[in-house]
Amino acid sequence: MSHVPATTTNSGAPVASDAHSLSVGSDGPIALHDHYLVEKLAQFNRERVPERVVHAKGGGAFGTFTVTNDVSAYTRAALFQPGAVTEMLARFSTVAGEQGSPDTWRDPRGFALKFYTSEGNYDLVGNNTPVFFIRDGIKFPDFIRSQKRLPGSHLRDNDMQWDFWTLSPESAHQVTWLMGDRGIPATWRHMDGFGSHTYQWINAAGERFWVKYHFRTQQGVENMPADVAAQLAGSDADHHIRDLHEHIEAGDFPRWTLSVQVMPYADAAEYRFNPFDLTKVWPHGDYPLVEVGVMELNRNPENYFAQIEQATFAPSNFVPGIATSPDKMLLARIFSYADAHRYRVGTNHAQLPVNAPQSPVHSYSKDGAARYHFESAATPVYAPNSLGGPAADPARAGEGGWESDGALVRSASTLHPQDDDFGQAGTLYREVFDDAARDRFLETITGHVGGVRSADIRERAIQYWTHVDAGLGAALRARLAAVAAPVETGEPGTASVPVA
Ligand code: HDE
Repeated sequence: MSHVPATTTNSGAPVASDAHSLSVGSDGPIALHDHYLVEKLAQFNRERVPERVVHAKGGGAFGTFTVTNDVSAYTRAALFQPGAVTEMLARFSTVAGEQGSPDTWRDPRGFALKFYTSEGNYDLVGNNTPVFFIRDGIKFPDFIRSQKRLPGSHLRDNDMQWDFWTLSPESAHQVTWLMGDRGIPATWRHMDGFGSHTYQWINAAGERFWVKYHFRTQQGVENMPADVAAQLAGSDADHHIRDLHEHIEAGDFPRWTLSVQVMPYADAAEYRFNPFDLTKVWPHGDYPLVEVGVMELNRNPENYFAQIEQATFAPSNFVPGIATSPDKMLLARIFSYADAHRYRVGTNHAQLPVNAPQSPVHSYSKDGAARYHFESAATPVYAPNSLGGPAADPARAGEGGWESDGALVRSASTLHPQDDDFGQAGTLYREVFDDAARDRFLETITGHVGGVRSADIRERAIQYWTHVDAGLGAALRARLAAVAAPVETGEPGTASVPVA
């Protein structure tokens, strides 16, 4: 007799069979009171929660963040104080593809982090790129739809992509990143991560700083050639999930060094690039990297659904000493994520073990579907109260604010002519890429723009790249002239036309 446990219903009672439903006679109708059959089928129908509307395909792991340098002059956040070691979770993802889509499509990668700090969860929900396609969150749904699928054929479409991009010239910097070598990382372990936005740090004396986060991979940056990525998209759609899982399983733990660029609060008003424009970087010569610590991923999830699919990262999860900035994209995200989680995972998503803080929770929120955590019966359910219930801390009022004098929220190029849509994209193309990278870049954009059917959108795309770099625009025009009209459109990087 084996010692396997008895199968039970969800309520713990032993069941008779997982092979035969209860029927009247051997081939008669099924009995409705076979509640185990009903439970099993009903549960199966409810196994999914809606996938993330973006970043649906991904994977992740747990780890630790260890402070290696004293940055207490800039922030009082407990997790960044000397000696602090903090448990954390990371989730990596592609943006546009659905949950079953290949890991190797050309796309930015999500780099979402949750730190279980002693002062509550701190979530830093970034990408593997320091910039983004747009600078105002009101464009985000339109942008994402242009990258996803046509409403009729359900195919992805180069015309939509280039139509949106060329009508939104602020996208040029990020599109240059995307079409460059880093548009397809070799693995998640071999890519850098960025907070992307400018955030605010506040030190113990209440002084404020603007910061940008950079997680530099200790594995070294490695990218994947487009032809290898295309092949893997067919043969191993989960290549990046597998790579991370296998390396952690083998004890080869990936690490990233976190550094920050720190801008004194007052510099923001006059800096040559709008520091709250998510399409811009701060050159390191202006604000050098200051080391903070090391993140190591060393524990695979035991259950993908419970710990990764239900993980809810939110840019609104700040801790004392860290706050938002006037970046309009960040401000929109501060609303959007918690809203998505309530819809996708449920009102009480923050109580699931993967999302629950490791510090005490004394919230006045109560009840709701699937409530698990509750206070003692003696704890009052309203505030203010005279019964010793939790009390808000007035000393925290105003932390993380800023003086909105107009200069901080300037639009591109109002103060400095170089703060335009194309300047930094051109710098990236001319000064960061080498000759070989520039050749591959031209090859990639020729393939993409070659997949556009509309002559008008094609011409706008040539103009777009001409604004980035006149030589690049001319080379693209010449290459496209040699390409036959496209027959069909495809995924980014897989235009169906031959590339001259
Ligand atoms: Fe997101 N984004 N996003 N995003 N994003 C989501 O959250 C959104 C943006 C990023 O592994 C969603 O739970 C808006 C920038 C990552 O779970 C959603 C705007 C950056 C992940 C959402 C942005 C990101 C998401 C999808 C414009 C990098 C995956 C469902 C204002 C700096 C996190 C969900 C994970 C996921 C909204 C722009 C990164 C809908 C409105 C910029 C890594 O809430």
